[in-house]
Amino acid sequence: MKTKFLTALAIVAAVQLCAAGTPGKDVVIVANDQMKFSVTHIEARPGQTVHVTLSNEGTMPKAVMGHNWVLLKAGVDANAYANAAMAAAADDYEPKARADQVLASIPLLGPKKEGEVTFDAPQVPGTYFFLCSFPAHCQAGMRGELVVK
Ligand SMILES: [Cu+2]
Repeated sequence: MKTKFLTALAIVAAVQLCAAGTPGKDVVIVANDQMKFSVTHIEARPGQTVHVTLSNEGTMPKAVMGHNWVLLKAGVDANAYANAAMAAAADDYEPKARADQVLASIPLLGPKKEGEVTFDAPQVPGTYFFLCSFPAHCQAGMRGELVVK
């Protein structure tokens, strides 16, 4: 009898715990040889846990058509980051000098590869840009935004 009561109590506590926090968010982004992200707009609550999966469904070799996913901090110019990334082939186009401008990233993927990252959305509402920093991909349209509100 006492065990049943404690079990019921534990279930109630667990349910309350789940209701208290905003549930995490799962986002799957597909990239391909056409230099497109299938998702270019993501919304999240301040501090919400976001899990992003990047799936490269292309077939071209990584050296000529690799894709990554780089989420930038507030106020960072995606074009400026992309331009700097061009010279960072040795670091898979994530320039070390700009590492402090990145909120989260998924490393460069070759064809038929998948990568993922989990991060907490910023506490400050606003628009945070993301891009693929492989040369010319951002300019070709591989970019989007995370809107925190
Ligand atoms: Cu790309």
